Amino acid sequence: MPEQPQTTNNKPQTHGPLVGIVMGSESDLDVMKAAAEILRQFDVEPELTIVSAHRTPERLRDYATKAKERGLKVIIAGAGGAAHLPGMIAAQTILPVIGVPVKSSNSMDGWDSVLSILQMPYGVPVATVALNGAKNAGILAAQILALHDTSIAGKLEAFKEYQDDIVMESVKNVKSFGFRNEFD
Ligand code: RP5
Repeated sequence: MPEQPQTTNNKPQTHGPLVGIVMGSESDLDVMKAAAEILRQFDVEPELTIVSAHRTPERLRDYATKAKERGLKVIIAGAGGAAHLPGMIAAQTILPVIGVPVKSSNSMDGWDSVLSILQMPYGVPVATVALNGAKNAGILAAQILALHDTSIAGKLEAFKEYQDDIVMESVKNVKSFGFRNEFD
């Protein structure tokens, strides 16, 4: 099995968080922590907290309107059920917002959350990832930061190569089972 690139350099960060991760409830944390974990692999230490669109509307307004002046560059917002958090943040900031639909305890089957986050009206985009796709949200946030950060860009390149290595290892494995493959 190819080794995952060890990207972290453990250097202390000299600036505030560039990525803000918010979620509607602590019950979303199991899913949403994957965004923080993958960002750490690229040496990006995000902030992470709870902001509920329905239960703490004032906190939502504060978070969204202050995000840019606080130095955030991207916001990842996850919620389940009637998931208004990503859209309502996007309505109040020009920062890119990545929405993570969460299959929560109050969700019928996940579609409620997917559609609430995906079907945004013209003028207020939310980049929506798959159901429970917090990992991809973290990678996408890193890709946005990498536009202006060559160190993150290098780590993303290494990550892409690692994924390639993993698949090629499987190609070898499957071939060894005796299936015909004239491509490789
Ligand atoms: C949503 O309702 C939250 O994002 C969470 O996914 C779901 C359930 O919240 P709790 O009742 O567990 O706090 O707003």
